[in-house]
Amino acid sequence: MTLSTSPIATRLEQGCAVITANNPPVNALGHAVRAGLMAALRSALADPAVSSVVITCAGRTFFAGADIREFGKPSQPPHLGKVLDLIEQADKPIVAAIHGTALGGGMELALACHARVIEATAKVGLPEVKLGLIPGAGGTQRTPRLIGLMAALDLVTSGRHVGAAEAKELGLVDHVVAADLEREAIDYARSLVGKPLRRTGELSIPACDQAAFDQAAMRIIGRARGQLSPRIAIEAVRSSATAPFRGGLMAERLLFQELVRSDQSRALRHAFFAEREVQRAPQLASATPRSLSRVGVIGAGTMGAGIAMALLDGGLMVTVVENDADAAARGRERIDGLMARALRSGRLSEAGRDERLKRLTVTDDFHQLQAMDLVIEAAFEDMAVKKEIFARLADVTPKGTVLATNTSYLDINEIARAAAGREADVIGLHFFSPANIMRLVEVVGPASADKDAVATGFALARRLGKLPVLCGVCEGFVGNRILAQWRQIAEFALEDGALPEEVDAALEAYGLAMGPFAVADLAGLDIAASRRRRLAGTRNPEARYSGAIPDKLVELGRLGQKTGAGFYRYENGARRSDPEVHAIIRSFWPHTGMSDTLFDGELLQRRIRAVMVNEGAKILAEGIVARPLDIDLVLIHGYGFPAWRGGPMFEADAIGLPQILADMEEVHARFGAGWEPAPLLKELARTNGRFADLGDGSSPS
Ligand code: 3H9
Repeated sequence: MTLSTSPIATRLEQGCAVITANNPPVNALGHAVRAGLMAALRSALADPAVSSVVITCAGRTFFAGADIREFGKPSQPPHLGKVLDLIEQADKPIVAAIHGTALGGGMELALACHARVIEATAKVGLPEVKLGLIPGAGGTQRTPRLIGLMAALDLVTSGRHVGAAEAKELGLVDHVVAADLEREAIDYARSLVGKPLRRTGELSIPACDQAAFDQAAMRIIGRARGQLSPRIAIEAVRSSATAPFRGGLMAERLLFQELVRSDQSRALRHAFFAEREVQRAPQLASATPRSLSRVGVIGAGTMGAGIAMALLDGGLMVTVVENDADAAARGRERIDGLMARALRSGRLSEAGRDERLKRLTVTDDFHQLQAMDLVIEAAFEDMAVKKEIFARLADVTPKGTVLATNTSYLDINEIARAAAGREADVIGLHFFSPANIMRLVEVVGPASADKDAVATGFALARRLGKLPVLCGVCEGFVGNRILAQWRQIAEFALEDGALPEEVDAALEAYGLAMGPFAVADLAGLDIAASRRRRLAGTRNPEARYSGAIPDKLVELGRLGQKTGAGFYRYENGARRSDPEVHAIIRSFWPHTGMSDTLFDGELLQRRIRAVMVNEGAKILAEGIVARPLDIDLVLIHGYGFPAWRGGPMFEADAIGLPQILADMEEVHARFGAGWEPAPLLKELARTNGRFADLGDGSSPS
């Protein structure tokens, strides 16, 4: 007997051919699936014993889309569009039975069916835009015919997942089932036999208010910044109303093919796979996470409260410890506030809040931490404070309790030494603010830490649905270390003839979510100033100092948004240019001999990119992270780096390292000591290498 290797199987039930795909893990519509579907459909449609068809999937989900791994390779027929044509034009009713997620090409397949039956917990969506694409198998043409142009525009340009109930309300699906999806889908298909078939492509598009469409399109373009795919998606959806169905399909296909080849889509596909790869840290392959159900948090300030909320969202028992009863009460209020906000935004139900509150204790009794599996210290960023806390933790908690610090800069080796006898349990868990929203967590493993302790922190971050990036100890870890470098280049630009608005605009045009001076105002200028003071003793005396202007602002009490003024001034939350700041900056220009030079935004972008990559190369060479993709994800998820550039290391490979090296040499020539090109960058540029070639997890040095 030979075993069938086709991922498609068909069985007949009461005249209904049930075609089931089985292509783990997510039933991607790769070549074998498309070919198998085509053959199974042809045979069912030709079989007189078959009067209706159900298409369904085995495993955890309906088709999650085209197989992204096939993009960029020569495409093999049958193309998905042809399979969907066969479905739509069939003279027997074909019903999609959806569970899990019907995404991208999977959703498009369902749209081509004559009806859609969906499990109540399932979701549908057209997320192609997040991969720098648009739907390429009729999604932009069929969706408006089912739900109208405005709703289609929202789905196609946001890529958001839509739950079954909303999908039904919109008209995307026909029937929601609570149980026994397949049975109900078969019954539904049989009920359509002999009736006129509803072919989506033949429906006319409901009338739409043109002005409202244009306004929505403008908003989408504004939000997309430099990203191409949302703009193209708007045009494709618009064309569904102006071109006949077949013409619209052809136009969509051409746009899709162009986007698949684009740098932006390549970059976003890199980010997609990197997000999955980063969760498999090669350094922890042989480590075993310890069991984890009770987690303590020290400090209930903004960071501690956000971390507590994230832990509660992750289903853990949480004990938050503050210094005294008053501080504990304020901490409790802060956490309640986060819950209230989550309720208002619809992220949390009242039942969800009540259940979380049962798992939360806020106390001033430090000894309650002795019952925890892991403790996260989120106290004030001061070495003396942290050392005292870790000495107490070493006393109070039993051996094996993982002791994590949320420091963003301080030396974790020194903090670990303060937990005398417990160095093996001390790790870093650097959350980003707001900790219950931001996905990035830098998991820091000092050399003294037990691998299992590090693996426990890593597993915790995964359990919270975060993106854990494993890194070693260094000043600022990955993200803040790179930020500290490029922020100096931005500060030099001020001394050399630019205004904060110009620098911020140039970097926002590059695609950063926010310019560095708007960010500095948000974070507080005192934070960076105290870091500059802390590092003053170790600064290279030959290196040019970049902090004179921000130091001056701090001296004037301009600490950023919290004082109503920093690099900008703030009126009712709105950011405004400030002539006072301009005057201060201008007063520096005669000293640098750069007065009123014409600001060159493109040059600044090249410098900033080169400096990021140069520091990334040092981080790789030191073995602080295992792979370039770790750096890319930190920058994308923690620092607003545009995902459509793929992260600085990916972009550097795409541009070519000789160009990046040339830009870094220009930076060195301009700013002098401290800005030398990294040996690894020089080596790779010389040998025509790429950072991606280092991605095997071993230190390249
Ligand atoms: C498209 O459809 C274009 C069409 O319009 C036109 C065509 C002509 N392909 O995320 P997970 C892998 S574009 C290949 O960890 P979860 C993933 O890499 C596509 N592989 O699971 C991982 O592999 P590994 C539009 C895929 O449960 C494994 O599956 N569709 C694909 O957290 C598990 O993934 C999308 O953009 C794929 N399409 O989430 C949907 N999808 O184990 C993309 C996943 O080796 N996918 N893999 O690391 C998702 O959003 C999530 O994977 C999903 C499951 C929600 C489905």
